[in-house]
Amino acid sequence: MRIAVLAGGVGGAKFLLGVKRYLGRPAFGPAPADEHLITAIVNTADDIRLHNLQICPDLDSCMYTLSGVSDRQRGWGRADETWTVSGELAGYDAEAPWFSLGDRDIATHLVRTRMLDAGYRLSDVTDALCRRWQPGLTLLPMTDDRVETHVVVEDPAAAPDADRPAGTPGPLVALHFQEWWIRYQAKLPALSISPIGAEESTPAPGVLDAIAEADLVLIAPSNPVVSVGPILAVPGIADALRATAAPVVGVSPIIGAAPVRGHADKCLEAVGVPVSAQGVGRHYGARSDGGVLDAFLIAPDDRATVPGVTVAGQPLLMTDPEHTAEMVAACVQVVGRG
Ligand code: GDP
Ligand code: FO1
Ligand code: CA
Repeated sequence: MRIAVLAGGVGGAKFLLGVKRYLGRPAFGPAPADEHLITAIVNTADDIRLHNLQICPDLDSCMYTLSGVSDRQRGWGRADETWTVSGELAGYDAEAPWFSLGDRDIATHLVRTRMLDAGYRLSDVTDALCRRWQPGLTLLPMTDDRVETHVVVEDPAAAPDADRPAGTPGPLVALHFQEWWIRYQAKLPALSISPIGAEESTPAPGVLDAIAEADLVLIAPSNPVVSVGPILAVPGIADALRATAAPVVGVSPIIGAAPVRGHADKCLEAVGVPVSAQGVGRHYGARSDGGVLDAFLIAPDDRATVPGVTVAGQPLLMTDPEHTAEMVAACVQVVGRG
């Protein structure tokens, strides 16, 4: 079976462990020579250049998690990490003290940045990094082009202006997504969230083919606004989802009225989408109606009506790969491919 998965970082990676399990693949290690093909199309709009290093959090969360070397608690970065370099950088008051880079992780960014600076594409670099880690599936960045999510907020550093009438906004500033997410913990109300550069980007090699040739396309329970949103904003990808002969099934990252983890609620509020499974399902919309979905999985206690989309209830907590594989089985079943 050929499965293409749109994925962000921590949630996407956990879901991909379940896809591997569903297809009978080992949790870690190289993909066996079987008839299956799993392609993960991963968000790169979280990427940031700091200390002259190119950091790709979602690609790395997938690469490390699928290889069994990620920190299980955090979900990002390496297990058994040390933080000597970050501590020393803080000693110099160097840029972005709110963004910690682990010593082991830094080696990945050094290799990636050197290859990018030598002219290799991000997709080539990702392939090269995966040769070491063997995530057991094909990891593709959504694009080789630079796309970065920026969040417009009232400038937290602006001097108070006693002349400004109450209720009128102060000066605005566009923050890199990571600054909004980590430094401000998504607590600054977002006036807009945009994947800057997406409009001019093109899908990375292999992305459109993976969607066109898939037997099933899955949208992981990743952040709909800042993980899946940027992937769909790369011109050609949403059209490929609408054109493929494969059914497209999404999984809700919202259970009840909250994300399982992280600040997806703040992201959804910023783009005017209700924080509910129904809100996310309607946001993606039906393939038959200009959206991207044929079917959508929601948690058993949730209710959702999404015009043109088959909605099915299924326990959606990815507590371990076995449970997650059951979610994948439900995706297959709901579109009658099981
Ligand atoms: P990030 O890029 O590291 O933020 O990770 P993703 O965008 O791939 O996934 C983040 C989303 O995963 C959050 O909105 C969570 O609600 C969702 N999530 C995390 N764990 C689970 C889970 O066990 N079940 C479901 N349904 N969603 C989850
Ligand atoms: N998340 C944090 O909350 N604090 C950090 O200092 C931090 C550093 C970091 C370094 C490399 C990396 O790949 C991810 C890192 N993350 C950190 C996670 C990441 O910022 C976000 O969780 C994702 O980008 C959101 O998808
Ligand atoms: Ca992300």
